[in-house]
Amino acid sequence: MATIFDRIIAREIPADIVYEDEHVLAFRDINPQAPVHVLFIPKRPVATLNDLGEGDAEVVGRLVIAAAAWAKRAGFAENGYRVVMNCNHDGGQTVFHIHLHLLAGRALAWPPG
Ligand code: IU
Repeated sequence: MATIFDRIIAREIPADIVYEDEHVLAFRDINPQAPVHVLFIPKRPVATLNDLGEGDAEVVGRLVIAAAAWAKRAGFAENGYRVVMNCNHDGGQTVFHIHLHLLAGRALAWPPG
């Protein structure tokens, strides 16, 4: 099922895009939970982590590598940051197109709420 993230990929609705390549789009979260909160999404829609198979290693790998490279360029490599993917209700997932949250710019508590 199409989600709002498909409409962001298609430029049907605006987003503050910070990175794009052939496979990945990254934009600032509209409800940031840290001074820097960016979502990295695959252009190919996958609803939840439950829908990933062996053949999707590249999809997920590209998200992580794109996020880490962006964090380094943005100057967060040394202080550090967090990446997280939420799955379904208990994980706090609200948009059913997988995405990697990149949170940076403050010391983050652990465990999360
Ligand atoms: P979640 O892991 O599915 O809960 O994350 C979805 C995120 O998408 C959440 O942090 C929202 O603030 C964010 N978001 C957005 O950036 N732009 C939107 O149009 C919508 C949600 I809807």
